[in-house]
Amino acid sequence: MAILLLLNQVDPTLLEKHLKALPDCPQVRIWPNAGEKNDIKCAIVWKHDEGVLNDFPNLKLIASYGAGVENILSDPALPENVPITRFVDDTLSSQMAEYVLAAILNHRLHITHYRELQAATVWNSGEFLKGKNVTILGMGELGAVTGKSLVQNGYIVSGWSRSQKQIESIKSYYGDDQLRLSVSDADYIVCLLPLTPATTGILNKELFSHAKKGAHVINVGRGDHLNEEDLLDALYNQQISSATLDVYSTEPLPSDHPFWKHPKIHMTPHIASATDKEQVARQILENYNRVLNDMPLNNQVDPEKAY
Ligand code: NDP
Ligand code: OXD
Repeated sequence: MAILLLLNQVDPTLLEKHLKALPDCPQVRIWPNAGEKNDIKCAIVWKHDEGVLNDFPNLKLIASYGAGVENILSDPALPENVPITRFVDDTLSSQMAEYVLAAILNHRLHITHYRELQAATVWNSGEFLKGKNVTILGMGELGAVTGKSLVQNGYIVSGWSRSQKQIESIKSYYGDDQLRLSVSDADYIVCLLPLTPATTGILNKELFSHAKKGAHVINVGRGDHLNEEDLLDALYNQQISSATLDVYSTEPLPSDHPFWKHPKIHMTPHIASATDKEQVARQILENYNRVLNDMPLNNQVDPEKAY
């Protein structure tokens, strides 16, 4: 029996080390050195090559290395009836909450602007921006923790999700009908949705037209949530004042992409919240043992909902 690591854009060696340090860990193999295919019971995947998961006839578990699973579910040759799990972790959630708070503070307090003034030896003080209304699209594991942290920091927070939420001090909007309303009063629109057919391109011209003029957009979900042309237009006509982007349709972002040099876009390279390799190793080994013993899995993905 063996676990196979199929990780693109992630160095598999540290995860291998953490897995092997755990008691009762089976053999760990690293793609493309899968060895005897019949041995593979569990595949840990991140941006795997399409079709490859079909090569393992005894596969019992597909475990996502990260929280998002769109790359797994979009594989047209995904083996049927193999459960999929994803990474859910307190540290992942609290890092995301910190990132979003930092993005808002950077904007409200003009931190980047003062750095530029410093570089130009210019003393020119201004006031903090006043707006403190934040709407979070996606109130799941990351959105809920981010929202609570913003409330603790004095922000007026609302969230939008599929189902209604009861979270203290956070107004809940839900369902397609309430999407426009959810952004209408927001100074900050934060996208923390999973990428699914229903949420692809959700940050678009139509939504921006219902936002408060001058709102700041923070996209930490996936690049394909954002219609890039619509953002550039909305920045140009000042419907959206500025944006903080951590995720992009193409990663790494091509060097000639207009976002790089845009004065109203603050970019980070998909670092808002990173998987802790020790934790993910523990969680996956736990689920591996559960699947072999016909026990319910932790953090299982619902393929119907696509997240
Ligand atoms: P969850 O699955 O826990 O939460 C998803 C939320 O989105 C839920 O509240 C869900 O509603 C809501 N939702 C999904 N589809 C719709 C829809 N059609 N309409 C309205 N609401 C919808 O996900 P996580 O919080 O764990 O992660 C969210 C995403 O964050 C990941 O999928 C990933 O893409 C991204 N991410 C980015 C990272 C980064 O570094 N930039 C790091 C980690 C994750 P309901 O609760 O009603 O089901
Ligand atoms: C994730 C990510 O989905 O890092 O975990 O983007």
